[in-house]
Amino acid sequence: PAPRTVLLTGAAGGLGTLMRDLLPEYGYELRLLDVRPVEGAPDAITADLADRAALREAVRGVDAVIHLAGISLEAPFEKILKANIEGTYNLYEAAREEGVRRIVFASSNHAVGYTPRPQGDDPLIPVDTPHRPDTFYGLSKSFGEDLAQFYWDKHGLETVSVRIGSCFPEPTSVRMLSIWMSPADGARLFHAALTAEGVGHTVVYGSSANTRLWWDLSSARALGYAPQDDSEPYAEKLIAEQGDLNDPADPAHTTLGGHFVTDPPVWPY
Ligand code: NAI
Ligand code: 15L
Repeated sequence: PAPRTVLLTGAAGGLGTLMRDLLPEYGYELRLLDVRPVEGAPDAITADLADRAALREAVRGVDAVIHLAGISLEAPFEKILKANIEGTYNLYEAAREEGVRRIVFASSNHAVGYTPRPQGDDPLIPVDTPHRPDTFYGLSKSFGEDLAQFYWDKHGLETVSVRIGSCFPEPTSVRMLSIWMSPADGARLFHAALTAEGVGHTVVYGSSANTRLWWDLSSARALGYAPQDDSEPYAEKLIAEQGDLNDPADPAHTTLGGHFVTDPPVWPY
């Protein structure tokens, strides 16, 4: 049967807030969790990913989990270790113990951030390109993907790992023209990841059908994802404002991870 009750971790965050609005339209009943209070949701569970008892209770009875909680930018290794590495392990253990069948894991383009951007006629970046994390943050996403593979092979717990590009209401940089995922396409992709049959552990890139795409969306499409949006209408204005950022000597311009490679934004607390 198609999943109905879904635990959304990281519900107070940017993506969590967008998905709280959009996913109920697909018929999901969301249970919300975050370490911070979730605005407008008094029933949300306030818990840290370090709290295994709370996680176990939170996953009890849900059909699936969308795991967004964690540090979403660069931070000292000790913080990343606690929130993203141990935290994701704690969630998987809780899901295994409670018999949850599927997790949709918010991985990131920064798991493969040192991968060169395709130039000219180069092929798009495939999902099986080697992990090349660009930060401790990206390293935690590489770990999360490996953890997901292990829980599938060892315990039959399914995951779709979504290497999200940039999911915001609008693209705000030239780089984002290539990796933008509109919120509506994000909801389409999470819905496909929740409902496709027999995913085992599947890795997909998460973006709209952008004209300037750098990566191969075929594994996402194979789940039934049919993106409807393209960042191209924003291109002219962003390029006029920022230039086309094409200096072959600047890794921020030549790698998938962009400025995360050279000067990553830092988690504020
Ligand atoms: P965000 O930083 O706005 O939200 C993350 C949420 O996780 C926050 O509400 C925070 O309170 C919560 N959180 C952090 N540590 C926690 C802990 N120890 N226990 C419980 N909750 C905790 O990030 P955003 O943009 O909403 O991203 C959501 C997820 O998607 C993150 O895992 C991020 O790495 C991933 N992602 C997002 C992208 C995007 O474009 N928004 C791109 C690639 C990946
Ligand atoms: C990410 O992984 C971050 O969580 C998000 O805030 C964006 O910065 C995104 O990558 C990006 O690469 O633009």
